[in-house]
Amino acid sequence: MSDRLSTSGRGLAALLTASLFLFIFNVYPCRAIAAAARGERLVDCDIQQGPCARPLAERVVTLDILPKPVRAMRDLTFRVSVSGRRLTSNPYIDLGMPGMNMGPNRVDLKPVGGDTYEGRGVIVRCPSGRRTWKATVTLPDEGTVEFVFDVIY
Ligand SMILES: [Cu+2]
Repeated sequence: MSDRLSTSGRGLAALLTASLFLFIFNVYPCRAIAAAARGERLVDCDIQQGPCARPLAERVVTLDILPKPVRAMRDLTFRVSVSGRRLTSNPYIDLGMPGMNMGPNRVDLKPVGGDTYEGRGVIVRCPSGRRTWKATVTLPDEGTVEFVFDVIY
């Protein structure tokens, strides 16, 4: 009886150890490596809290999305501010998901005064349930910056 107990105890301990091992040395790195292989980045912009800024050459590109909280399947205003000399053409935003083809979704931006541009768009609900989206802001002839953020479903 005590033998059986200690055997099942050892079995349980082995199972827990195996689970822990799988979690630490397999599952977590696998997901991270798979994400990296797909070109995914971790969320780097807390858009629910406020605007995010990225450097682009001599400029700073700032993105905000309104209203908050930022939800999928809602009319959203995308606001981009670009520091430095005036742009020669309007910036635009391509919306997508890291590592997943969600089809084209471009938001054209128009000047609204000062160094700020705005456009309207919709972030769709991903069938997979994932909530992480990426906004690629393009300044024509100058380059792009990316913002990775979570939306609310
Ligand atoms: Cu998706």
